[in-house]
Amino acid sequence: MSDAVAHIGLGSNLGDRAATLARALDALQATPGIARLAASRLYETEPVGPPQGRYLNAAARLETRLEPHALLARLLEIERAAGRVRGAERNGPRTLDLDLLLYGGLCLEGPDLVLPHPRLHQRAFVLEPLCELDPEVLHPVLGETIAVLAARLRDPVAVRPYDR
Ligand code: PH2
Ligand code: MG
Ligand code: MG
Repeated sequence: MSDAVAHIGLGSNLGDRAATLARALDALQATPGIARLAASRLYETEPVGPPQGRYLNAAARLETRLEPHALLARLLEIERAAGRVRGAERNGPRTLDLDLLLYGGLCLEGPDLVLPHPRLHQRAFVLEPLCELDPEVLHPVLGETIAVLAARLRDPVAVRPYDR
């Protein structure tokens, strides 16, 4: 089977956020079965959910021969290596969050993995970096492009390029 194209959302709002995201991208790049990694810029974003510090968010596209669950397992492993502790608070602060957003046009509803990511189309902090990478990719359920979905939620105050 030929490689699938997958998209990952990256986020961090604890510790050295930029260094954590850079290390996560390196770890993805170094993963057997993952090739041709491309990453967006970093964005600084207002937190969605309970009050907490600002996030740095980014998106990545990669080609992979890993099946969706194997890719998810690798994402969780990289989160753990970054010191991620899964707290009780939903949407609470985290050193590293790696979300599998899209796996080609695959639609899946399992107990541990839903594709496309169920909140992808509701979050400017996911759509804006994704739109920088791949504006013409179609959301497989909504049938709209990432560019159209991102434009609908665009908020240059809450999601802005980070250059430091
Ligand atoms: N992730 C969350 C909850 N809230 N807010 C921003 N700005 N960025 C995130 O990545 C984020 C969030 C849970 O995954
Ligand atoms: Mg998340
Ligand atoms: Mg997550």
